[in-house]
Amino acid sequence: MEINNYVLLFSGIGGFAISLILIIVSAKKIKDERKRRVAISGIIVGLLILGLIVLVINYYFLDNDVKSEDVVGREEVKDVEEEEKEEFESTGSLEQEEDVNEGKLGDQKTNNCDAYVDLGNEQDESNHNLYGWQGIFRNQPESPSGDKTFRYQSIRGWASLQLCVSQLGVDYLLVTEVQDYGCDDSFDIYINDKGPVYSYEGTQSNSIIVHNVLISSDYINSSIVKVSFKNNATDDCGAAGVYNIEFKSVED
Ligand SMILES: [Ca+2]
Repeated sequence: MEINNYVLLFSGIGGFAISLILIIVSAKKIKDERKRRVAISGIIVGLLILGLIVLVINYYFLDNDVKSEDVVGREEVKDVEEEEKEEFESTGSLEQEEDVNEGKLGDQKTNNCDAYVDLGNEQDESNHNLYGWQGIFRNQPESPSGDKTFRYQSIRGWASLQLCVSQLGVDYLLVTEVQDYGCDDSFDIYINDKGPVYSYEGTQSNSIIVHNVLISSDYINSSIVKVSFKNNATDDCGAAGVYNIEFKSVED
């Protein structure tokens, strides 16, 4: 019950008391005993009816109050439920978002899991941990895939980089475009320091050769795969410029 209802209740009681006093005072002025009793009885009955009305009204307010409290209570419960629901949905949603994010991150990872490196493109190379390569050559003779940039291998040395494969336990096709020019552009390819998985003897063909090398899943135990070129030039110029390297799905 709110304070307004107490005010109403005490106002009613106060009013009833004042009315009763006024009736008694007024009744004393009626000289006729019978008329006085009738007047007092009538007024008391009237006041009782009035009191009853006040009680009914008050009960109505009380009832409403209880109802409203109940409603408020229920609304609060509802609010809590809704909050919990929202929280749950939100959390669920967040979890889903996280899941989605994880998925996205996974996707991004997958997307960032770059199985292709464009040698001679510094921006692209930066994701592939290059080691042992010579400087960049640009605007060079175009490779079969349209690539005009490359890096030379180190003469009789090692040149490596990393590529990412999105799936383990499957074989891949390593595709690389390499110059075979006038010098002895011979080289071996190693995967994760194992191999050679491929050996090429330079033919001085003055062409850019597309090498397709099947790499067994046995060589790949992580999504990050190290690819190394061991240069086998028998001269001092067969640096076998490499344009690009890619792990392709065998199915493609
Ligand atoms: Ca290139």
